[in-house]
Amino acid sequence: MIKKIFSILLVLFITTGVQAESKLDAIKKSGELRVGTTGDWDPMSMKDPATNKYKGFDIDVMNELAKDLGVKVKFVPAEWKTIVAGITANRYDISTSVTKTPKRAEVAGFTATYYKYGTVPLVLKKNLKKFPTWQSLNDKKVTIATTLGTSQEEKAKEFFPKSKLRSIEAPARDFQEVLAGRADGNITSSLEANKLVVKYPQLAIVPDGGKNPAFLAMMVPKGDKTWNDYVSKWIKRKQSSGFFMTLEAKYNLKSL
Ligand code: KH2
Repeated sequence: MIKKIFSILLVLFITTGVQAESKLDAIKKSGELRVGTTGDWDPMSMKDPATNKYKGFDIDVMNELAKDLGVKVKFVPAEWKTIVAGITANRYDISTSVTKTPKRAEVAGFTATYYKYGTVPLVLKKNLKKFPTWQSLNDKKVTIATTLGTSQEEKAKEFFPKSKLRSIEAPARDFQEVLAGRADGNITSSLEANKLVVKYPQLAIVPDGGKNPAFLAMMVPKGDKTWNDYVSKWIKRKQSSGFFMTLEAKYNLKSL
């Protein structure tokens, strides 16, 4: 009897004590780093439809990470609405940058942050008098558009609890709803907003300078501490070596 209990305990000890292999070992063994990316986020991850090749700030980051790991990089197409699911379903080992949000953190791990940006609303320039502040957009007569599956979709609920919220599925975009007059405003990253107001002079940013900083990080599987520590330490090293600063200059990114 005692022997039997002992052997059961031993089996339990062995099975629970065996750690799942870290992605770090798996990547080195396979010689390939699989990176999930949407290819629609200027200037972070952009897919050139003519060549099907990816370029951008995060693409440079991932090429450098793979180089330092001594492996090849493989970009796996992802979508905003399923980018987190791609991590949990092991479709890729890591994602290009996403905004850290509590909802995403429930199921995915975040590496160290390497970029900070602001969130801003966009409205039609001709409506700027009607919507001079964020608070003026928090009204039950106001419709706010965001892109499905993004951090902005989560933020809109927090910023504009009274407004009507509309989630638009990519490749269609929230700001197009504003341009078409189907929404009064949309919220997006300051990165994108600054580019959009140049491309579409009908749009304007609702001022409230630097409100609500958002933090960018890569997503890795939750619970894989070895892999997360490796990438996070790599980020810190590359920050002190000036690698990220050089990239910010190359892509004309202004950190908050
Ligand atoms: S986030 C990225 O991690 N954005 O904040 C959002 O969810 C990126 C604003 C879809 C490209 C298309 C730009 C939304």
